[in-house]
Amino acid sequence: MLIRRPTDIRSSEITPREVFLKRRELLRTGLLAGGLAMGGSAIAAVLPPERRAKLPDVVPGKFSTDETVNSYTDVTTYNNYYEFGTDKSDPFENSQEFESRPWTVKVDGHCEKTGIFDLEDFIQPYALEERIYRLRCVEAWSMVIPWVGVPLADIVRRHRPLSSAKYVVFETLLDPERMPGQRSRNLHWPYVEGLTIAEAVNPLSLLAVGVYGEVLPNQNGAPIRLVVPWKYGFKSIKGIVSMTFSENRPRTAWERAAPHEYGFYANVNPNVDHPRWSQARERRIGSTGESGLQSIFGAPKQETLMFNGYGEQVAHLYEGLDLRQNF
Ligand SMILES: Nc1nc2c(c(=O)[nH]1)N[C@H]1C(S)=C(S)[C@@H](COP(=O)(O)O)O[C@H]1N2
Ligand SMILES: [Mo]
Repeated sequence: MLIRRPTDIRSSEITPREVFLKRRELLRTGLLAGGLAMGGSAIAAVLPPERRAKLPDVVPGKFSTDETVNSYTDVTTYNNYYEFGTDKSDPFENSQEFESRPWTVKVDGHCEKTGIFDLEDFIQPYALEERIYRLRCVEAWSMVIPWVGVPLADIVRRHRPLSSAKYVVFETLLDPERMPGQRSRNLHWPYVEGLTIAEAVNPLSLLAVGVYGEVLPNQNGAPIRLVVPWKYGFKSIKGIVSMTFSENRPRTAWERAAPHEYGFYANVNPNVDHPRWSQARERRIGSTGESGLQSIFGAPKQETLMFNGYGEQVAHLYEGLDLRQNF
C-alpha cells in the first residue's frame, strides 16, 4: 500500500482539532481502519504538524520511572544529533529551520506489509502513551524525559515479519542539504541502527513522536525516533525514514565508526567500561548546573543501573550471551 499526501495542500489551511476529531470518528466507525487513503490533509491532523503542537489524547503508559523529569530546556538544548553538528547545543541551534513534515516511513525487507507510509498511517491507529524513561548516554550522562509514543511491538507486528526476519533496521533521513552535519564525514551517513526482533517487540521499546505532551522538536528527532530505555542513547535513532526487516545484523553507525568502542547490543552495563572511561556512574544533566560533557572526565554522581534499571523486563533476552564480548 502506498499512500502519499499531496504536497500542494498546506496543512496550515485546516484546523487540526476539527480534522483530528473527524478522523477519530472515522477510525471509530471502522472506515479508516488500516489507514485507507482519504484526503491527504485530513490525515495530517492526528499528529499536528505545527511546532510545539499539543498531542491529543495521550494516555499514561507503563514502565515509567518515578524520578524527577529534566526541564524542557535540558531536554531540548543538550542533545546528540550529529546530522546537525557535534556540540551538545548544535542540534538546537542548527535544526530550527528543518521541515519535518510531511514525512513518510518506508517499510521493506522480510515482512508481509511493505510500502511507503505517511507518518500518521505508520503510527495509526494506536493510542499515544506517555512514558517517562531515563536516557542514559554512552558518554556517562543521563536525563529523565517524558516521551510520548507508540509501542514499537505494535508496529512491528502490524507489518507481519516473516520467520526469516531476525532484525529490524532503522535509517535516518539522508539529506545533506537539510542536515548540515551530513556534509562532514565524522559518521557514515545515513545513521543506521538496529534491534533483534525480540528486542523490537519487547514492551519497553517505543517509537516516540513527542516529548512533554507535544510533538517532537527537531533536535530530539522529529517527527519520529526510537527510544530503547535499557540501551545507551545512541541506539535511539532520530528522524527515522525507513524500517527494514532483515535476515542479517546491520552494521550500525557507531559500530562502523569505532567498532572497539560501540557494539551492536549497547545495553546499559555498569560492569563493562567503555575503553576510554568508566560506565559505573552517570551525571544527571541539569542537576548540578554543570555541563554533561564534564561528566566524562569529572566524577559522575549516580550509579548506573544494569540495563538502566529494566533487568526484570529484558535480562532474559541475553541469557547465555557473554555481555563483555557482546557489548
Ligand atoms: N540520527 C541520529 N540519531 C541519534 C543520534 C545521532 O547523532 N543521529 N545520537 C544518539 C545519541 S548518542 C543519543 S545520546 C540520543 C540523544 O537523544 P536526545 O537528544 O533526544 O536526548 O540520540 C541518539 N540518536
Ligand atoms: Mo549518546
